Amino acid sequence: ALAAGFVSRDRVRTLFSRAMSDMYRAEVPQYGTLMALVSEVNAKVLAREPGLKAELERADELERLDLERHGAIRLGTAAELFTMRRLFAAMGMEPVGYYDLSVAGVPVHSTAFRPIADAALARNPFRVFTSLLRLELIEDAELRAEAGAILARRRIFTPRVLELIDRHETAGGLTEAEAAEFVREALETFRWHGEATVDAATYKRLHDAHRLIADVVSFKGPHINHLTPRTLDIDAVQKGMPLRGIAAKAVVEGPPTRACPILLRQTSFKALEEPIRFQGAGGEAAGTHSARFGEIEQRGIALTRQGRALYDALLASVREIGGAGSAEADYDGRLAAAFARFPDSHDEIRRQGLGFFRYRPTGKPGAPLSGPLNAAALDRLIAAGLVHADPIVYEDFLPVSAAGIFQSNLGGTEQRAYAGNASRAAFEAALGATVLDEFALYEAAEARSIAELEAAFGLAAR
Ligand code: OOG
Ligand code: NI
Repeated sequence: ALAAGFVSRDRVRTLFSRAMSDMYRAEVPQYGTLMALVSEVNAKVLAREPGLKAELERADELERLDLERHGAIRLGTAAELFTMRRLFAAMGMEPVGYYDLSVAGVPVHSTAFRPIADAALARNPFRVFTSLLRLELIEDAELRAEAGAILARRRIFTPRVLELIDRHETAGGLTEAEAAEFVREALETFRWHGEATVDAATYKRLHDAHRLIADVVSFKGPHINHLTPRTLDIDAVQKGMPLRGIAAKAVVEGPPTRACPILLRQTSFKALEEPIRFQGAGGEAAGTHSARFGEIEQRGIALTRQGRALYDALLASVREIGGAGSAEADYDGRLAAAFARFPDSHDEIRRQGLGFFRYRPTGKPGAPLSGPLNAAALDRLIAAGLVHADPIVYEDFLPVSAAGIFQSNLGGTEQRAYAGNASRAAFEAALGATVLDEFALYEAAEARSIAELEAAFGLAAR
């Protein structure tokens, strides 16, 4: 709850995501080109599907359709992650999910900071995929110690934003003026720095250990490495990118094209080679670094544990995590063939318990039962046209897809795999909190809608 005089955290998040978008478009012009393509594709889809347009209008989605849905950063130390959690809390974003990417050859583990309340998600679902470098996975002990020492010296937050984070925690909110200042100061942490904090030789040693290690360790802060708008037709954007001179990633990550989208589909353009300057004088002071890219996402229904298990099994049957599988011949065709086993109508997905739904009364009169609303009763009410089931949108990420995005943007050649060992406890210790369970959040959203339905029909609580 928010005391009088404070602005809502949803508003702070919206101010922040807008400021990030403006900054990123100014810094990465190709991202602006991608945004223009996405907005053109979305407009075309809306023109050819008036039903969809009306639905989005009803859901208040139309106006912010082309706006960013997520971004990503990579942090270097436990202390940075701890403070980042407190910073995102001021924008109503909480850590959901634990993603171990070491099995895919990326020495990080991650969470996604995002809003969790239905109303907050509806206002602005902006999330930040946040990774923490796992220095313990660097084999060379000397390099590991050096990287640790470099990271220990840097300060990624401005003194003023630290004060405002404290202020948010002790006062329980931020005033309008404080919120504006908070966003301005927070933005500094995510800004690009063309000047490395290390000399060219150190950069090279870090880079040789892993490109991602150089990206995290060599700079003053965790520059935002991509932003991601939402599209209504990701296949059209994927095809459109090369036509605009944008180097698209080879394949779309996630499930194939379907009538009923499930989970999350993503694609990106390859990270740009950007000029940087190293510490130290001489001819070797200038170099390049690639980290920043642009991505597009299309979201579908959130799957239950059972639905997710089926998704994971079907995906695994066509590609291996961390492998080059996705670049193989006719990947799209094999993916589509494998997913023929996943029901492709909301009704079937619901009946088989594969997806989460929000139930609402249609307004048609009558309440033809008296007992609690169990699954059979819900089926009857739906069949009788008294209740409608709306799919709940998936708000999280997919580890295999994330690994594919990472790899494509790290040059795609690195295929080393770290001994797969998830380390959730260490991640949560650094975070200073436990990560929320995504399935529990969707279950709760579905259960809330059923409880509201029972109340609307005057039925006994279960
Ligand atoms: C994050 C890559 C993962 C996604 O959307 O799955 C990601 C990164 O490159 O830091 O953003
Ligand atoms: Ni992303």
